[in-house]
Amino acid sequence: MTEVGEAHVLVSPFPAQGHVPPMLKLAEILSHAGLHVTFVNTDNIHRRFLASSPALQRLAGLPRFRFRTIPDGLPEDHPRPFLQFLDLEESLRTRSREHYRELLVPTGKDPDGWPPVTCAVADGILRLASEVAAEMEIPVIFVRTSGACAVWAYLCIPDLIKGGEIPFPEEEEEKEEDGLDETIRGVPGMEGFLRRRDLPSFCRNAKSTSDRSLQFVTNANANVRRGRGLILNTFEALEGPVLSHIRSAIPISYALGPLHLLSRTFDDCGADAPLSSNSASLWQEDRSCLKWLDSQPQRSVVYISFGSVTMMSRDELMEFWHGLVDSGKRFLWVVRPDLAEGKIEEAIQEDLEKETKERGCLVGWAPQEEVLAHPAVACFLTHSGWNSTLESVAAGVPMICWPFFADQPVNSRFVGDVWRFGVDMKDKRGRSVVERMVREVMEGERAEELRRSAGEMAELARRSVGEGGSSYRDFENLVKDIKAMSREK
Ligand code: U2F
Repeated sequence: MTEVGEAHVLVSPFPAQGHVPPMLKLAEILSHAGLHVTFVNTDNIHRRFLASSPALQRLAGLPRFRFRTIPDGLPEDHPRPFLQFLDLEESLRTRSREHYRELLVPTGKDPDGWPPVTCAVADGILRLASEVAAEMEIPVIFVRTSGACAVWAYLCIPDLIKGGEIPFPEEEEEKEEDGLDETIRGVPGMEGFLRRRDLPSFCRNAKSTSDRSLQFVTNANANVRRGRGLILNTFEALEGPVLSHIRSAIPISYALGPLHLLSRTFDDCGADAPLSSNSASLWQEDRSCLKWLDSQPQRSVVYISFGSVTMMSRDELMEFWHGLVDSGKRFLWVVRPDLAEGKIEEAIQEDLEKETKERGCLVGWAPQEEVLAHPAVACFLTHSGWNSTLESVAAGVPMICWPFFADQPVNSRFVGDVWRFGVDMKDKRGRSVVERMVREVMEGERAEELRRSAGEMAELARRSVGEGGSSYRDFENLVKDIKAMSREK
């Protein structure tokens, strides 16, 4: 039996790799803190995660934790490419409303005897959740899975539009590239630092204010101002100044990151639990690369992964490949089956094949947290998605950033020029650039400096999630606030 006023949280991520795992970690620790937690996945994503993730099976066994699924409204055989996330979001919002409402405020008795939902913890880009919760008068705390630096830039988009800074003024074609180095005035705290090319890609790509993606991110981020609070996967020592700006707009903002470390603080198995039990992936991990890493010298390997949604042209893929081989370093490369058009085997040229066999290892999907923690890994060539950034931070591994879209250009600018534990390769192309960046991060004094900064930030991340650390304290406040909501009429 449950007591009147007990807290029950409905946690709803946007259905994608970059969003579900961090929100699962959050959901898990909320349940460890004594709250009832219902985690909502779409049928499609739940099936895929269940098939490949030990974490999901483990979580399903926790008391006060359960999964519920809803349809996403798309046909079974739809490929659901993330780059068309607006269609998926729209489908959820229009076709899955009734299903979501039934989870939020059920018409019948709860089958497990759980209390009614007292708070929705919803992904900030999932309008389905925010609209239905508003309709049913359930308080919402939003989660953004991007870093504070990008979230702050997003929150400032209306001011950037008002100030005439976006869309970017039309330039003649040959001047377009120079124009991207113009600095931005309308993001407080980043004036004179952030350049047009560093803004989220939606700003750069928009030719007019009616651009569909620009409108979507503007509205979604305006929406998070209307919640009871905002949860961010970051920590004070990393993004304190930006967090202060966000708190001037959204006073109740909790910085709980890195969530994959915080979850280990609260996990029954503790911080020493094997990383493998924690992973949640849409693809089956190929663990053979860990064996390969075991046979490599310490700090000798470049780990390359462009996350779960980035796609590149065949030419870009070949330039990266040549650059890696020309650098003469060992490398472990995640080549997702859908990373580039066509079959990867068809792209292999003879010279590359020989050198790759000698020094390289290619996998379709790696156990990334374990790879980054491996002593053989020297640096991470990444698209600078926020989860990858935090995982690199936690492991103390310097980064080479090749940002692709969304928040990644902002993240990479901060990695290269604020936190200084990596280099920003943004908008540079070609094998010689890849080779130069790899050498810069792996050889000589500069490499030492980057490694030192990365190690220091890793230590700060560890402290932030330990008892008394900033993320730990913010988490305690979040739980207190959610419990207080359950006592509201
Ligand atoms: C979107 O990001 P992505 O999913 O493309 O990238 P990340 O945020 O870096 O998350 C990738 C996750 O997939 C894991 C890795 C990360 O947790 O450990 N992974 C893995 O387990 N094995 C692999 O071989 C490769 C990756 C978006 F594109 C970004 O711009 C956003 O920052 C992000 C969060 O909102 O979502």
